[in-house]
Amino acid sequence: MNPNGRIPVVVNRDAGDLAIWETGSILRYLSEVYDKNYNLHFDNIEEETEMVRPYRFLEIPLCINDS
Ligand SMILES: N[C@@H](CCC(=O)N[C@@H](CS)C(=O)NCC(=O)O)C(=O)O
Repeated sequence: MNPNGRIPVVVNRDAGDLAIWETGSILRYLSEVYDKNYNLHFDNIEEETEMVRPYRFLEIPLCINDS
């Protein structure tokens, strides 16, 4: 399901078996599809981008430790 052969992977059976991988991508997908009241993500792309930005840099050391 994941071309990188890693977990996590989410398969949405209600969306034609759509497979989503990469933690950030999964979280964003679940938020946008299921968090209709914006409890877990922003209704405003600028605010969301500002919140997510530091976590992109946080992923770098996490990947290094995984190797
Ligand atoms: N950047 C990926 C990292 C995925 C990843 O490295 N997953 C590890 C577990 S935390 C894995 O699948 N390891 C098994 C392997 O490398 O064979 C993400 O955020 O989902």
